[in-house]
Amino acid sequence: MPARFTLYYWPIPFRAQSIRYILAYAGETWSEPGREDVLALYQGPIAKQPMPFMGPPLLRDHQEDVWISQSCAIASYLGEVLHLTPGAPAKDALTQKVLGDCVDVLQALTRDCGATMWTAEEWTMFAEHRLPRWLQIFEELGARHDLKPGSGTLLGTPEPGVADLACAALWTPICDKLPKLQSVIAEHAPNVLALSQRLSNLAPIEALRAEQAERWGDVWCEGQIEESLRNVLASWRG
Ligand SMILES: N[C@@H](CCC(=O)N[C@@H](CS)C(=O)NCC(=O)O)C(=O)O
Repeated sequence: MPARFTLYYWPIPFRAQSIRYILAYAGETWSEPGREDVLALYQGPIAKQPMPFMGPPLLRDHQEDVWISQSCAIASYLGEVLHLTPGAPAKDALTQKVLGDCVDVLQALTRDCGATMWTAEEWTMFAEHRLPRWLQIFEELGARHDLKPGSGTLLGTPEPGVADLACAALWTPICDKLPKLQSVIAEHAPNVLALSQRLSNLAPIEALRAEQAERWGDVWCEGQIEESLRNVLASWRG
């Protein structure tokens, strides 16, 4: 049977990883066309795009005949159709908050997708101030919902949901691909790290990670900004 979903994104983990984690966790299959197909949609005339959008990811749900852009909107949509959102207004709003926080962290680490490159000084400021605060924000949110080292979820839901999967899809690739940051994560967000590892080690997600590592190696966000990040990390005392 053809896959229900098609995900258009670059061949990197980065911003689409939360979408992949959600799909894998839910046992869904999806296809990911190659870079040329993504480029064709991205560069095509807006009037011809199936959903007007600026940057991928873009998701197509063949079953519902729906196209969606914006990673947070895609994750929310999948949460609804795959029953992975809490289903109560306050916790649904918290799910949106977590999705927004995840995107903010990605933007911060990549200086708005490479709008400027890292200098050693700016990296040190970020890594020693804002990054720990971001981690403490995730950790405190979990603590307020009884997240423990070996159990619990970010929002206190009985089962993991979109918020947990997005959180794991943020921090695990950072640990995997930028290992120098793992000690910062462990220091400031130990329970969030443990939750991320628990989810990332589930069989379907573990298989996804292994397959990506095989195909893409250590790439995280790619491009000059990844190079810049790796350069500052190499000389950072950590
Ligand atoms: N807010 C959007 C941002 C999308 C975005 O910036 N995509 C990047 C890849 S991570 C891209 O290729 N952008 C191309 C562009 O903005 O021209 C989202 O979260 O989906």
